[in-house]
Amino acid sequence: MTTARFVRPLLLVLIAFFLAGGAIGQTDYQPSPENLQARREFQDMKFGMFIHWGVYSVLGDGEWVLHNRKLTLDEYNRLPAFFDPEKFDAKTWVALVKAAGMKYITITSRHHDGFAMFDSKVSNWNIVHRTPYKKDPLKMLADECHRQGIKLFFYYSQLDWHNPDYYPRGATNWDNGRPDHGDWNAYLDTYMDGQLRELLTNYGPIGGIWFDGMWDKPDADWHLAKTYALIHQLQPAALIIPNHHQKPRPGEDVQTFERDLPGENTAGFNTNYVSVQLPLETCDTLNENWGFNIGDSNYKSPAELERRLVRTAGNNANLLLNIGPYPNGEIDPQFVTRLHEVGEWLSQYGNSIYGTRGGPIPPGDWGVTTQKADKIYVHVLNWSAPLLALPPIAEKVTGARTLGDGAAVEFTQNADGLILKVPAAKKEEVDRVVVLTVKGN
Ligand code: JFZ
Repeated sequence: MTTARFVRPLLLVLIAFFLAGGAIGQTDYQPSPENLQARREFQDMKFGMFIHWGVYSVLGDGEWVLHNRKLTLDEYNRLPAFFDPEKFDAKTWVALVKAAGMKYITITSRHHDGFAMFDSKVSNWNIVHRTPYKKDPLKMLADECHRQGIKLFFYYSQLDWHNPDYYPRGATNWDNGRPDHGDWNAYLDTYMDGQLRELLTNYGPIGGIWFDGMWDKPDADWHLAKTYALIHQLQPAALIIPNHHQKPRPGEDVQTFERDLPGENTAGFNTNYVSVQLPLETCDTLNENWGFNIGDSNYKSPAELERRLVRTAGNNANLLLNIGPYPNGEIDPQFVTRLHEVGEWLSQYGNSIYGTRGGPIPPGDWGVTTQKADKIYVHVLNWSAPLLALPPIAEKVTGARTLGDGAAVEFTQNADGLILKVPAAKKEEVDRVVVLTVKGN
């Protein structure tokens, strides 16, 4: 039989694929009811704050400074002594998140420099042991988030430029003084899983873990099945969000994109594959850096940020918007004023964003749609003509009004589509929202 010639090798490939479960994820993963609920709540939140903050912030040159300047570890090891965020105040940070209309925080528990910004017993390369500050800011932040009803996620870098057991080293390797040997299994099973156990045990209920850095060693066995199972066992509702830019693997709960809308790849490293099952997220920077960079004044305007959020929601995803606080714990006033403006805008337009899913009409240059219950929100972002013709939708439109003043909007619906007579754009308007009330049929 000719088909057997194809089927047999295919079966072998499939068997090998499942046997390699350690590399590919939690193969028999069935998300728990708590996890599925957490995914829905995640989708409802729509807007979060990404925070890159570490000892690198002292140098004001981004979170990659150790690598970019090709520093040795002897040099970088001097840095924690200068990190003393005496102005850090968890209340102020969480209040800013709320004022911005954000619902969650994802903060670097450790970045590629491997430096734990929390009280870790696994290694003394951490903030409590090495800095004059001596305290655990993630604990203070977690407590404050719980008090104020904000979800907290931990960014965790799997890539490590500091630990000798991160060996063999990956694509970002340079000679920084580490020995040419190390115990990869110990790095993953003892060091990394040990720290993850701490993060999932000592900070109350957390939103999840945002992984980054696997792209440094794409072909390595990262013991994902074991790590993912550990997380889900410790906190079933914690979401695993991997920034590996590949098709989601079993055990992962959210698909995240970096600096691109789902399915787009202007950044050059994202996948075109968009999961239809998992919640989606995309992250971006408020200026052009993740960690504090003193030379970066290229802030996005509130209008740009609002439009970005609308387009993201219309693409059925969350926006995780980054700021890099100063090493003293303060947040750049340029970030603060912009975030306040976005928050004010959201207090008027939030109904068309929070709790919605991507709408029935494909996003276009003209704008996007979102939907919630019996409402479809038509977000007109780039359209100057009085009539907007949209493709057909399954439901019958029973009414159309503008969001805000509630003025009636004329419309015609037939088999060819839906035509809206959109009100003229106001000067400097960010988004014109027409709310359609629909009846399923
Ligand atoms: C990663 C980090 O390296 C960066 O510092 C920041 O934390 C960001 C949110 O995530 O960015 C990446 C991810 C992937 C690649 C490069 C940078 N890549 O595939 O080359």
